[in-house]
Amino acid sequence: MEWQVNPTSGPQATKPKAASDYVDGQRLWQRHLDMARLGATGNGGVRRLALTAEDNEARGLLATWAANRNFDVSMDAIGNVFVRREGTDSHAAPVLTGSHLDSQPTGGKFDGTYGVLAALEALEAIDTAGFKTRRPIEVVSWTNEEGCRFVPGCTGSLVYRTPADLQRYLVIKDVEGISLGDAVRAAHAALPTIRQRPLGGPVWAFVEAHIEQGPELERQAKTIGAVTGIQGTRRFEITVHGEDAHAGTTPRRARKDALSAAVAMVAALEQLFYDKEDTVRFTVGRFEVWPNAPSVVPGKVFFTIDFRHPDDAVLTSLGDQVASICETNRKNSTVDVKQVIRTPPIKFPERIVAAVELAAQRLGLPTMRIASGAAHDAQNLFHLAPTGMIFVPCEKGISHNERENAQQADLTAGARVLADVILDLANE
Ligand code: HGY
Ligand code: MN
Ligand code: MN
Repeated sequence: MEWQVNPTSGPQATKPKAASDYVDGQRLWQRHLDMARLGATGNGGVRRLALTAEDNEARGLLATWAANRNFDVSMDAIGNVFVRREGTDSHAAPVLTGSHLDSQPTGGKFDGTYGVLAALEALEAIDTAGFKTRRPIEVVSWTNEEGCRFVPGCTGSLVYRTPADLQRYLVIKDVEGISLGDAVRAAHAALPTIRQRPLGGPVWAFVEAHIEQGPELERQAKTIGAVTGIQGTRRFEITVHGEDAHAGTTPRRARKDALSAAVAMVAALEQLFYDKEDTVRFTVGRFEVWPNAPSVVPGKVFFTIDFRHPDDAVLTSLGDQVASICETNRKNSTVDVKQVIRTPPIKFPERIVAAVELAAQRLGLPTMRIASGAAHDAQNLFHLAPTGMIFVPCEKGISHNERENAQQADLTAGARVLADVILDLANE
């Protein structure tokens, strides 16, 4: 007679520990609080514009935590910071994971920062577990993802993708006339102990953890978003040239009122970009008037258009009308229209999306597939290697706002998924 061993009563085979078992949620949370002190605003947010003193302090704090684990820390010619854990084959293309530490002017504690700290936490978990990986793993903090001090954003990952473009970006200036090149040199000077490293390099795969910055995961009570792709973006800068004039003495017929023309342009553009499905994302985020004095007819207006959509054909059909609409509404002024960003929509490879989904399901985490409305450095790494993203919820989807908030448990869950995904990738 064959004894039927009842699997529940036999010797409990101890399930081998996974990298996710070694993720320390409390350490991850505390590091968010420590990082949030750098550039802290009075309203609970952060102001850590790219390559400012606060942003460089954040690079330094990341480097300190990494050095405490004897990970190799380096910084390249555009200011990207790398934290490397060697693999058994040091020549193998590394797995990269990370995001950005710079923020919007009134940013939150989690946008970008979470992706860098979750990546460091995942690396530490793998290290604590003593897992050897064939491939090196590199945590990356990309320079100037937000693109508010220096335009365009995602500069660090753009240059990593195309090192030959470095000089083109180093000459970009901020509103004070400081060049990106000078700011990067200042960052290296502020962090002399961080080894300099050559630009670019091979990538086996890239996975970025990020808060969703939208309400879907929270609304659907999901902990993990397996991100399927990123919608496309077209960004324009519009400058309207009129003529300063006296507000009291200049008749309407003699005015070249740049503000009146700019307001007409924005009204017409709002009509162009209105869609009842509410899929189009149209934003006038910057609007500056000169001389901005109550008794002077404005002689100049500068404003930006940020237009996003998941369908490249719509990005083309609507975006290509911007210049003519501005020209039609210029009244007695003249207008310059400059497109400064055009990134097509991308779809992440199924093998990475499925790897994220499977890792989350193995951990018993409620998971859904979701597209990204926000832009990320992953859109550049996508052109170098198989790329994907892991989203976790943020409160009410609020982001690019000092009230941005997230739960420790969700941040921990995302880091656990990330640890298991990058460990598998690093052993391919
Ligand atoms: O604008 C974006 O989507 C990114 O958050 N910087
Ligand atoms: Mn971000
Ligand atoms: Mn952002």
